[in-house]
Amino acid sequence: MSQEYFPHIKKIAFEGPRTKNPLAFRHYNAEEVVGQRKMKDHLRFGVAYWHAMKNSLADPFGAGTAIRPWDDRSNSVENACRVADACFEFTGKLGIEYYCFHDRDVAPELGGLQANNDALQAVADHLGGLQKQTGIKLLWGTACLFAHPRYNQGAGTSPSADVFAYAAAQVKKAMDVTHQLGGLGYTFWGGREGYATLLNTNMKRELDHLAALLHMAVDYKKKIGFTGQFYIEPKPREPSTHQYDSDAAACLNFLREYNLLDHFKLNIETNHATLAGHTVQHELTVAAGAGALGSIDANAGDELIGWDTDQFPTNIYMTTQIMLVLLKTGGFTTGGLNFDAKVRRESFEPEDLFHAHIGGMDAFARGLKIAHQIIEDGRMEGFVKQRYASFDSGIGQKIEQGQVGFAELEAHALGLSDVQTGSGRQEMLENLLNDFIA
Ligand code: XLS
Ligand code: NI
Ligand code: NI
Repeated sequence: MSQEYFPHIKKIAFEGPRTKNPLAFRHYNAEEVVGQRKMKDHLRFGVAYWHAMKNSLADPFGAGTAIRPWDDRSNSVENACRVADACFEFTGKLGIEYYCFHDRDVAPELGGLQANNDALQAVADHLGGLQKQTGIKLLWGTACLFAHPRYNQGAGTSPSADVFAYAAAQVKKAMDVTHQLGGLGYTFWGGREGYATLLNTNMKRELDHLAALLHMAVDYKKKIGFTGQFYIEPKPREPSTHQYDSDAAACLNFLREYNLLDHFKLNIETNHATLAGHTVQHELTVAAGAGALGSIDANAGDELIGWDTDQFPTNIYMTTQIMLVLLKTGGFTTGGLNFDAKVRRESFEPEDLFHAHIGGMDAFARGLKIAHQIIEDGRMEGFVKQRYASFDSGIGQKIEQGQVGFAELEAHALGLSDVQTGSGRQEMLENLLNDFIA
């Protein structure tokens, strides 16, 4: 890393909320302790290689605008290594400790599988050196099973057995390099694992195939001794009309049905939650309920645009609610907050990448501090506990402990003169939340 790719930008420092310097943190203070952990250990930020380093900022109506002087867009290992150097300089200057990649972000797609594997191996060796030099770690790796035309009808769910085999081979190699780089996890986002029309689709067969691919991955994981966490990342649509991993509940059901639940957790992405008609806190809560909250792809959607806009998260109300769910589950173990987010097409200069990440980090730092205060304060949790108090003793306790059935409950209900519940107090609780955000 002799050459500097962001020469005009120094390491981003914490300067506190009153600073006028746009290239500084106002709230993210890595070493500051919140509760039991340092901020950096609560938040475990990750840079998403595909967006930060490789996204040209094209959209369906126009060509890419991104100015990325370190990337000549050639399909060479040499260029890939230069991009990696820039990525580690960038990540280090932000004080971010993790990154995530797809195989085809870090290395080029060349003539065939062997050439692709060789290129990926060469770049992985280079990445290993950069990790050693900088201490930056791989949060998770993955294989891109959706960009190449061969995957136009899916990978694990393609109607072609040869495509399935190619996908398996690609996952095998991506797992190898993730393992080599000490990756803490490996993510399966179902790219084009879904359908465009049921008129040509055998859904049951496709789901069986997807499960077979994942079982093979579990077997291979054992074989190579990879101990990282597997994640599934739910998303309801785009690029497919319907994606099989449509939301957290659908993923959990799929994993249970195919005996995979012990081997996977979920990687929940904000914008995917909203596309599924949920909030991100809903998806996180569903995952947490199943003991399967693994990692987060931190971004935000646009309420006025109906697709995966992958914007940087700046909404404190949302980051607070994410951190509330996360803190209540005890925080991350293998996972982190991977910024699966891209700058706008209009924000095409390298400096914009810094503003975007600084904003996301500060928004989560505030969310963390606010969520911690809400939990310490205890009123919110106390209200919820009280709301269910009728199940703590008496007939409620018997229901929870499975000691009564319909006959006993009928006898109980016949003896009631008046059946009441307390107010849900939604507005009071919303006001309470705002008290902490202010
Ligand atoms: C796309 C997904 C993708 C995954 C990794 O919408 O978010 O970026 O995170 O394949
Ligand atoms: Ni994602
Ligand atoms: Ni996404």
